[in-house]
Amino acid sequence: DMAQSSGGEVSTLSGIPWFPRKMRDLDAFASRTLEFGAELDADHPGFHDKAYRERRQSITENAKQYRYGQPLPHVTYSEKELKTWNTVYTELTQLYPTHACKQYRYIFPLLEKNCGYSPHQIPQLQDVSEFLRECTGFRLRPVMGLLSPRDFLNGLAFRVFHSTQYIRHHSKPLYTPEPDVCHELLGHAPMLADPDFAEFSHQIGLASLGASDEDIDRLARCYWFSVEFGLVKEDGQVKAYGAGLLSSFGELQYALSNEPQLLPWDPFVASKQPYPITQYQPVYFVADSFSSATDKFLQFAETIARPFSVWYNPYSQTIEIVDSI
Ligand code: HBI
Ligand code: FE
Repeated sequence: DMAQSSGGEVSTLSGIPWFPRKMRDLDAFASRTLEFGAELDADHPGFHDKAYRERRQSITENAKQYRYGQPLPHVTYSEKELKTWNTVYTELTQLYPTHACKQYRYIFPLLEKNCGYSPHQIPQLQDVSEFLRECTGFRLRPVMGLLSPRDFLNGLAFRVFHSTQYIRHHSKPLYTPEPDVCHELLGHAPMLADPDFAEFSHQIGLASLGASDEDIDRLARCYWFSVEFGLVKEDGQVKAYGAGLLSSFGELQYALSNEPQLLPWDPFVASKQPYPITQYQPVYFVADSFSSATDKFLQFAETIARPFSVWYNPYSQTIEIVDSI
């Protein structure tokens, strides 16, 4: 089906490639997840655990069936799952006072108060999503696993954050080769409640709509070195705002040690910087603030050639195309 495809195919006479134009169009992404979406790789810690795989299957099936407008699936987590969460939560919350940026430190207690964040409970996506909508208009949407970079970034244009709901395998509580509910709720969700960070994320999303495959690669690297592994200056110090750092006990400490190379946030550089996905990053980018990071990103986004421009209408939750040919 041409109209549902996500590559560079042209589906209209106007020469504009298909991309989601209304929030409901994101339903098309539900069944197209990459590698870990449905089946685990042989080196995944849960590969030999039949009960774990079945549990994952039942949670991801709900995400697959989810459609726009429905309440987000409720999951009753088991004792074993809660124990994994407890370990991750207890370790990470020790580092946040010294390592997380001030926006994160401001929002975290609000999540404890309003959304059930606690070492003894895994918050429900529905509760977190409602909270984020009141803060920044961002909402969560359940997803089976990794989406393509294009689909994932396109969601951000609608202020939709695709979120997994299963938890990592209990044998390795401080390690996961893929996003899980700990990464989404401890790494991403708190930052999405900050208006300037939300705007930054939204702009990366808008830039991705109908972009060429090469430009999607550039944008995915920008996303990686900011939303996932970004650092920010704060009163002469450097703090973490990237979700990959805020959800990793080891890398959060490493990133703020003197070992890695720190560069000023520059999307022209970050967009060309290759990255490892299974090791600590050799380089991190430091923003002055989220609003200046957005300004720099928008200068970069202007250099991305598209024969049209887009803006988001928040009232109708639709993308409007401004034909500039
Ligand atoms: N999919 N579910 C999910 N979560 C992510 O964080 C994610 C993704 N797909 C692609 C992706 N991240 C990265 O390639 C970004 O650089 C876009
Ligand atoms: Fe992530």
